[in-house]
Amino acid sequence: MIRLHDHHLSGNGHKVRMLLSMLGLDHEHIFTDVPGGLPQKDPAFAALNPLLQIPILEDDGTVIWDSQAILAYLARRYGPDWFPLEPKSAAQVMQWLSFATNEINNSLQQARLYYLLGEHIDIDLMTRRGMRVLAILDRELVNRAWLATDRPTIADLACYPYVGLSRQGKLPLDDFRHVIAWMERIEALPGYVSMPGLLGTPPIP
Ligand SMILES: N[C@@H](CCC(=O)N[C@@H](CS)C(=O)NCC(=O)O)C(=O)O
Repeated sequence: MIRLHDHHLSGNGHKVRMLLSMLGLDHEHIFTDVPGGLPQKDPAFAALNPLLQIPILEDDGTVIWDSQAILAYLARRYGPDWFPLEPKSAAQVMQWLSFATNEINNSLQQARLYYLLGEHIDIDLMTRRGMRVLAILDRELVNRAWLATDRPTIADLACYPYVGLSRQGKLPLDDFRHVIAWMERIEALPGYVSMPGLLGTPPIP
C-alpha cells in the first residue's frame, strides 16, 4: 500500500496528490501537522525524512522525500509516459523540475509563506522574482501546450501548484494569459484534483 505523509495546504504535497489521482493509485493519506511542529516531536517521522518535511511517500518499504523525487518515482514505476526517458525529453523534464525547486520555490512559494504564515522573508525580493517567474512561464507557453514535451509530464505537475496558489502571495495571474490557459489544460486532465487556495476555490484566510 502506498502511504503519503502530507498536509492539505501543502503545494508540494499537491503535486503528488495530483499524480496519484491521475494514475488511479490507491493510497493512504497521513495528515502531518507541519505548522504544529509534529515532525520535530515524532522520532518515527525524523527516521523517514532527515529534513523533517512533507511530502514523504512510502511504497512497499521504499521511502522517498522531496516532491520532485516522488513524482519521478511514481511516474517511472506506475506511469512512464509522465517521465519519458529519451534523452532530450528527460532533460527537458528535469529542467522544469529544477525550475520548480529553485525559481518557483524561491519566489512564489516564499511569498505565499510570508502572507499565510508570517515567515520572515524579503517580500519585495520574492515579489520581483515571482513576477519574473510568471513572465518566463508565460513566454514559454505562448507556442506550447505543455512545459517539457508535447504531452503533459511531471514537469507540468511540479510547476503547477505554487503558480496556481500565487494569489496567496499577492501575485495575481491576470496578466499571464498563457499561464492561465496552461493551468486550465492541467485542470481538464482526467483525475485532476484541486486544493484550497487554487483559482476556483474559496480564498482561505
Ligand atoms: N524540496 C521539498 C520541500 C518540501 C517542503 O518545503 N515542505 C514543507 C511543506 S510544503 C515543509 O514540510 N516544511 C516544514 C519545514 O521545512 O520545517 C519538496 O519539494 O518536497
